[in-house]
Amino acid sequence: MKRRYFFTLVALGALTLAGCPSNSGGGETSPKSGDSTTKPGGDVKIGFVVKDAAEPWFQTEWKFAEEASKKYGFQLIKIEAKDAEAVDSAINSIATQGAKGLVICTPDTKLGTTIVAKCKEKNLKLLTVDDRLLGADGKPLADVPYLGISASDIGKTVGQAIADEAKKRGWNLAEVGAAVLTVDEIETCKQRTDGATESLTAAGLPAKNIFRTPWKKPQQIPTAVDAANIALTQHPEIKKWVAFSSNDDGVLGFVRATEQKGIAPESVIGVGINGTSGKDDLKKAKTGFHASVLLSARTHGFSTAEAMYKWVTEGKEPEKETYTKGTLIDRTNFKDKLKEEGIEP
Ligand code: FCA
Repeated sequence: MKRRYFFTLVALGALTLAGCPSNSGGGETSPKSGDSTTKPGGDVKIGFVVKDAAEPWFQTEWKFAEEASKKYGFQLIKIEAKDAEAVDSAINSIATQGAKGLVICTPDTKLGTTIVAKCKEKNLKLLTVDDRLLGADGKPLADVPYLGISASDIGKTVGQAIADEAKKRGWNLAEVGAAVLTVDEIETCKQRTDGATESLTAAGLPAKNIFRTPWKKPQQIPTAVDAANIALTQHPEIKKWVAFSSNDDGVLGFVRATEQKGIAPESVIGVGINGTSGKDDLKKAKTGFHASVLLSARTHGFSTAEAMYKWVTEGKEPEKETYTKGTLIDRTNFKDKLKEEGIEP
């Protein structure tokens, strides 16, 4: 099974890929809040809360969670929560509807203890995905099961891909500027940009050429364009740019900002993470968006929902920590890889 080889889970445990269907099926995912999927006879209900339903990553994650709900016959309650208040009302709503478990990608990792207490109060089992909850001391809440990406390694892959492409273009790294759109308040995001910085500096990019600029909320493409413009305006001396961030959207923001300034795509190497937003640029013949690390939305959506279902119905507790891998996609291989992951037909 190719997919398995591709996205090997570091810790398998309850979150095994073995039960995954071989294609995406369904396809009627709606990103709307409060949506639910039902199957006659299924009386188990599971909530799946994400921080941004407009982001293709979370739409894809939901799509795969729906596949799990169809396979097992439970009801999936999908709610977007962009802030603390929305998380609170989402948990109330999920509990009132009779759900027994919650899978969440929180809008704010500092809500950790609040979310844990609220789920306890509402008798909801809790599994976190993508962004790990932090305790009052700023450390991850190790008791709450978490499935996330191998962030540092994936970041290193990003940095290496940039270095390889720069070499291919014959660039002198001493003249290259690196724009890093940072989201340091989220552990997994910081690990990604730190990993990319590490491999890029190891490849020879001078540390003084790395320009970090915070990507402010909401972390969508328009705010990434704003962050990118700060780096571009402050460094008119740079003629060749590379860019990385916590995900595709940050890099796409940088690429759009360079286009608006009339900087040629030949002078830009952006490498993202997720694949779910970046794929649209890869379909275009030429943009500054060079590549992305495709993550396994199937594992993050299907396997988390499946693990919660088994926890609720069989008492089988998920692994405390599971880290997924990704694979580099560019214009030469993205179609096949998206197909293998069930993201595109
Ligand atoms: C974070 C990012 C998302 C996605 C996910 C795996 O939540 O914001 O874009 O990369 O991790």
